[in-house]
Amino acid sequence: MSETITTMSKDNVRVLKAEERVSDAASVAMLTKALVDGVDTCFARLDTQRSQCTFGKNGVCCRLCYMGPCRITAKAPRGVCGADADTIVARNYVREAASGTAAHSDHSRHLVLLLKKVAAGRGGSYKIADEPALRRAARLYGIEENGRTREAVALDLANLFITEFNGQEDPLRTLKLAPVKRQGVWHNRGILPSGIDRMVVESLHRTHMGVDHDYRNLLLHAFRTSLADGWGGSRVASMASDILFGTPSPVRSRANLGVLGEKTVNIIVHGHEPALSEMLAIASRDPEILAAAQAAGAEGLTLAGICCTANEILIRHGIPVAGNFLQQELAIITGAVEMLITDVQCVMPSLPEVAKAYHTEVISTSDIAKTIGAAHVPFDETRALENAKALIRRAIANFKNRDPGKVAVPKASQPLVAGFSVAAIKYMLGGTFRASFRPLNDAIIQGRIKGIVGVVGCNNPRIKTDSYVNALTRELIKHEVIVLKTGCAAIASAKAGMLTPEAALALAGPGFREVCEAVGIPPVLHMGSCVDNSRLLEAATEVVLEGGLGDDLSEVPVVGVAPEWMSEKAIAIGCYFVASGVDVILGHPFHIGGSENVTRFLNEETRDLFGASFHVHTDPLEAAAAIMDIINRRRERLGINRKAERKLYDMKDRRALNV
Ligand code: SF4
Ligand code: MSK
Repeated sequence: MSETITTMSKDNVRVLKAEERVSDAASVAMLTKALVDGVDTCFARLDTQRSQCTFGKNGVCCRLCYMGPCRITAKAPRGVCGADADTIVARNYVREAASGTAAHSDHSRHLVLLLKKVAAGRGGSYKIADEPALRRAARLYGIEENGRTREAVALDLANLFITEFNGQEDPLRTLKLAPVKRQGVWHNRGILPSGIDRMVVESLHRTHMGVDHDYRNLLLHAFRTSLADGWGGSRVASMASDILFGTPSPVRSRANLGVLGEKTVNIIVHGHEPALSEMLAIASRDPEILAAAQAAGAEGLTLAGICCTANEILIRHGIPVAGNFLQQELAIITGAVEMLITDVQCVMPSLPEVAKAYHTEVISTSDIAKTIGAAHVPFDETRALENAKALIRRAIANFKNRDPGKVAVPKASQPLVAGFSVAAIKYMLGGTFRASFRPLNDAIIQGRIKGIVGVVGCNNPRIKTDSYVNALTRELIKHEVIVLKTGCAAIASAKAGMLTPEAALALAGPGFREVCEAVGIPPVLHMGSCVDNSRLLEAATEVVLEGGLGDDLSEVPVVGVAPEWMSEKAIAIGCYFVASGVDVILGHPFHIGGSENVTRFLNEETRDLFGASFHVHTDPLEAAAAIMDIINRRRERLGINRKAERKLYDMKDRRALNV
């Protein structure tokens, strides 16, 4: 790479090499091409935004009423109304957590309404794909399922799920899926959430001018609202998706921009909601569609994904992943994408602008998520398969507009295994008849596996893409920690080749490597999309229920990490993890630095309330050390922190694992 190749913006603000911005070769190549093609990306725009607002960063800017906006400084310690830094920072934080909760939960609502339509026979091409998952879920909520049709059960379940959104006073029913002791903690702290919608509305009310001014009271509501996400909206979303589209089980696929075909029609789906992408996955295999692609002069059709829509169709269909969050613009820059179809969340409004330099059509499909410059094709669920086929045909028709001189698909993609739902993990550990977490608990107790770490979240151009996620993950594996992943962090590890069983041989510490080999799993388990962080809680709860590692999540050697996060959803996720008793490491801090009290509350006082807190570590190796410290302290408390007995698995052990 030439020294002069940079991500310099058009305004010549700053010079930085592509390799300093992104980690993988495909992204380096496309960032370099962006410069040649005269296309601005988020990396260049970050440069033009370089003096980012310090008031915003510290959370001390308030624009909640029109006596303001007010900014807190040493000379102006209160806004016009008298609000101090603690109140302003806490109010801003509550609003962020509420927005994250709303995003996950609105996604969930759409799936629940679709489930209800399917149950009522109005689901068009959708059906109940996983009846055992439906009946399992029904039993969890005490819905009678014996001797009843699946449609009748699904209708009851969908109606119950709807009350999780619009309930007014009773605590969410889904909270009952948490360990009993944890439910007691929430009760004692007064943060048992009721209806999800009500929690979000109350967040907006309490942060309106002149309502709640006590930073502690405000922050407790951030945790309460976020619990309505993790143990409500997100958990329901994962269950509804599994029922409608199938519970994920391990599938092989590939990740990175190299999955795009140089000579195929390329369609990328991007966003979060799986309803349309599921139909696109089905339609993309239709022989007529494939024939149409060939008739248009292409060698076939490639459907690939970006962000969590990618994760949804990866874990159920093995559809390849083109990239994670910061590769959405880079994918278009390959010059080989006929159509980029978006639904909701994490879609940059810049995409149509980037697409102007190429032939790519950007299509928005959700009426709540339009972008100027994108063609809007509303998605009609009752005609889903027809809609999906029409979009693919439109992409095929666009193939002739491709400019071969602008096509440069990087030859970079890595193999992966994904789709580790909790049911799949149980099956892998214990087989059909003894599906259980027992072997995992035993491995943790014996010290072959030291603990469990969930690494989740986004990319952020302020951090070299994927660098923190992957440095941390490597270190954790080396220290015999099993890593569970979702979202863009999972894609980061996929691109680095860590989602294969072979990675365990190369990277994992000795005891952990033996377990991975015996069970045949990668050291990093891809569990799904952002809403599937609920699966991480579900897995940790299974560990508690299995026994031997404490009776609450705050006792299990488990930690959550959001290394390169950028989204308000990450704030909600962080809060529901901490409120669940799971310590959370952040790769960079919240916008709360302007209030010592708020910072102390989130990073220290929550420990007394929930048995866990936030920690900020900007260096991945420092983070790994902090995580091992937390894990070891928890192991110590459990009395299992003795040195692992080194023992190679023999055939008898393997048979005992039933794999
Ligand atoms: Fe200023 Fe108070 Fe209005 Fe905020 S609510 S903008 S601090 S006057
Ligand atoms: S997509 S929220 S950038 S993980 Fe779920 Fe990735 Fe973060 Fe979006």
